[in-house]
Amino acid sequence: MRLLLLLSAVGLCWAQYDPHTQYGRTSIVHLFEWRWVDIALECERYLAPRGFGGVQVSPPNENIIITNPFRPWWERYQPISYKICSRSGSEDEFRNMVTRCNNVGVRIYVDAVINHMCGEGNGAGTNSICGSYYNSHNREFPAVPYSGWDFNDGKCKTGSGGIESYNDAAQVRDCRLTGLLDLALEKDYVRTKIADYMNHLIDIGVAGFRLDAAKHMWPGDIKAVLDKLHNLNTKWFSAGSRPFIFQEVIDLGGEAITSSEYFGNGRVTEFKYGAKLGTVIRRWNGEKMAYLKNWGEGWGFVPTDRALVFVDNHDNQRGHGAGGASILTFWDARMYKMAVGFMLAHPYGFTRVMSSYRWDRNFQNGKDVNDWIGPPNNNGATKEVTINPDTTCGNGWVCEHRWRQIRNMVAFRNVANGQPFANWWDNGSNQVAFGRGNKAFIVFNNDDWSLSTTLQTGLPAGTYCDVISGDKIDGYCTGIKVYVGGDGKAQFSISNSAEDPFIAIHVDAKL
Ligand code: QV4
Ligand code: CA
Repeated sequence: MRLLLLLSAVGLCWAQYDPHTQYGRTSIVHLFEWRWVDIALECERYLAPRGFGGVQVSPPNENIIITNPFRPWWERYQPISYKICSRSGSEDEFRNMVTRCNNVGVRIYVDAVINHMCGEGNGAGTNSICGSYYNSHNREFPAVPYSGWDFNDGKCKTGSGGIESYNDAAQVRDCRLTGLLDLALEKDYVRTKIADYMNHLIDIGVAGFRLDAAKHMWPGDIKAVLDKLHNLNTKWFSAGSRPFIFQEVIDLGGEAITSSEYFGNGRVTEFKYGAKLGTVIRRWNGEKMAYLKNWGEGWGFVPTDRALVFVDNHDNQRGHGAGGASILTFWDARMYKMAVGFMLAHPYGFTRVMSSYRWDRNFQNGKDVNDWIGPPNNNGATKEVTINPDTTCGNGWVCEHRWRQIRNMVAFRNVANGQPFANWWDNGSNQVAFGRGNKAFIVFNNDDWSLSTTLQTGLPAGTYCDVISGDKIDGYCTGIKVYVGGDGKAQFSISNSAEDPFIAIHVDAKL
């Protein structure tokens, strides 16, 4: 009996770090700004068959409508109420999506904007997605309801009422982040309103939450909200399952607040990951791939079981948030595929793939003045995600998650699940290789000369299809073949001018 109790305790304490993906599915995809109807379709037609574990969706709650600039993506980070009503669709459409995705084993994670409401200086009115009234001057949001008492203004000690220094933990939490009306999460009333919103989503069937701007909330206040949350819906999750929590805490070092303060609540976003990997793949500051031998905690990142990792996110792919110029995005396609490939092959962290839309970038003095542009739309109404005959997306959606190299590396990570990092090799420069136990192996050439060498793969003998240059279809390799001998060794040749200068093989792509 005591053993059972112990096991159940261990199970529970692991829970908020556990994404509750179906067994063997090891990544999620951020379908940024997608409509609920399109996500439901994508779960059934693509994400489930291709082994994706879940989807991070854009904030589903009612937000302010910004018309200048015209309908920026970031209007969805200015809540007006917790009604499930947004540019992505209605509550019915949201429910339908969660049900259909769960029914095919693809989980839904909600981007919860709970630190604040809309920006100050937005006047008063009903210019909101569902027409709820708000008054940003006296901080009234009757559709929740919140009144002036439910905001931090009395607590903030800065003259402006806004965050003026990130070296003072108190103002980072108690003052306004870029003018956003800051909720008083030490009040049980506010905690309860937020928990009611999150419980509504949990009862619908979501598996967890991204906590937006978590750095701007006291860890203890977040915990108080999480303690009010229901267990996950037993229609799809085992009894006692706790919501998966990943907190947006940007910690590149050098600030008063560190991400470790938030470990007790759940995982944290590790922003150092994308910033460093971009620098290495771009070969800036003398960085080289050979240095990736101790990637992970060795580079000063948070513990692997507390990390949510990604190459880019919706902020830093357009110069918002953190990571700077080194961040690789779909705009840098060749290097981006290498970075995402490396992330998905390496065992560190829980991985999130970004899926974006194109916008008309316009750099002036090094800054994209069009960084605000929202999703593809017809006069504000988000366009549907169309699928082309070649399986790419139309209507301006990038669908990185559907790029062969990326979708196949999502499968690679699933095959390698639980397998140790093994058989590291490097040439002292930018040619590296490593395996995952006896299941998978990957080789990169990021030097300005070709790679040609024989490597120990750790894999069983046989002929393998490279899943970067092609697929294994009906017993054939449409791309490069790799021959592994009885000694586990294989010869690899990668030209530095190859379309994708990396090769990846695994036992599910073996002839
Ligand atoms: C402006 C002025 C303020 C002024 C205010 C008056 O800057 O000084 O007081 O007007 O109303 C938008 C505008 C911004 C405007 C603000 C409030 O860009 O100019 O302030 O609205 O009106 C996104 C965007 C922001 C956007 C915000 C709200 O990135 O530009 O602000 O949505 O619409 C830090 C945090 C981190 C945060 C990151 C961006 O530690 O948590 O900054 N990341 C998350 C989300 C991000 C979102 C927010 C937080 C806020 O990932 O997308 O910001 O919810 O690093
Ligand atoms: Ca705050």
